[in-house]
Amino acid sequence: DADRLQAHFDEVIAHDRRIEPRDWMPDAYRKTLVRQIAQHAHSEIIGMQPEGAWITRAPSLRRKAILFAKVQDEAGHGLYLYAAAETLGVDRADLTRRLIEGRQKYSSIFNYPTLSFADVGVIGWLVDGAAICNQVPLCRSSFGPYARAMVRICKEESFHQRQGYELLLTMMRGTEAQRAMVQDAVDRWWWPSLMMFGPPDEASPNSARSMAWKIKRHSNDELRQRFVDMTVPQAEKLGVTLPDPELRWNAERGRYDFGTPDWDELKRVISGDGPCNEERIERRRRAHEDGAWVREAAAAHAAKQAARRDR
Ligand code: FAQ
Repeated sequence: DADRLQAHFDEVIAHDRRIEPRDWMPDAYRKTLVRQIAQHAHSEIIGMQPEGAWITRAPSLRRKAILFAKVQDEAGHGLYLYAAAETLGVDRADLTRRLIEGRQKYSSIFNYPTLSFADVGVIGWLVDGAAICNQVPLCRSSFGPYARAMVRICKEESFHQRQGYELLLTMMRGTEAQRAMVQDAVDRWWWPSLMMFGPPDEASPNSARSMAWKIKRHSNDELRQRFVDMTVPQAEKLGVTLPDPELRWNAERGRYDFGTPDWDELKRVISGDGPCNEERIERRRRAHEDGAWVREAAAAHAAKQAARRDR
């Protein structure tokens, strides 16, 4: 019988159909999905912090309203993703606990500080740009709830990317000091953005299996290359320099050649030793503890309602 279940699963994957929560799936497939979706959800929630730090300091009411809306969207993305993870039989409270205890990861990119308002624009342009490159193929991921969550998330991410680029275009039309702020932010965020795609293919232990299961559709290096190819013309239009002396068009490949990210830095940041890791987790822990009364009140309200219904 186990053979029959496995054969059915293999056939669904081979025919590019979807695995749904009630379908049989190999334990390792479930585990990989929980790992990736939880990490993705945690990234959205932790990712609210770097930009959220600028809400009270936005330079105009218009910029404040835009930033508020974006950070709120990120909370929404986190919630869809936790809901998708829960269809696999895990519990959101438990995932949050694992994050706070450092037993589950979140994206390396959110461990860097946001030093000026130009960082808000650059996060929209580069970080959301990288997120889109990575996530559009995930709309065709083999697990139904994850793929469907990605469709809506990607629509919102492209709006986020445009707002970042529009902010940077505005700053680049401003004063010399504003142009310098943009260039400084680009210099600091370029390499960490390339690291978002994960380690190089030969050092990516999960890729081969995740691609065979069609959870991931492309390798880390392929998506990184797509991101570079998409971004270089945008940088030219904006009038900023990407901080990579090896970056050049390769006519033979029809793609850009580029330098090697500092993989030791990625390792350090992933293992907890980035510029802001401690601050991010501490903030998340505090928010979770401060929210305890809300969760208790909601549970008490639900219990009262249930008791009323039963009467
Ligand atoms: N950071 O074998 P692989 C956003 C870990 S976008 C931290 O290659 P895999 C939007 C990896 O988990 C950001 N850890 O792994 C936003 C694994 O560790 P494990 C979130 C990383 O899974 C914008 C180990 O290294 N997006 O939030 C990173 O096949 C602005 C070995 O790596 C997603 O999560 C990293 N950069 O490929 C929000 C997208 N890279 O678990 C707010 C979905 C690797 O074995 C503001 N995820 N690791 O202990 C994915 O596509 C994949 O999971 C990859 C990694 C590509 C990230």
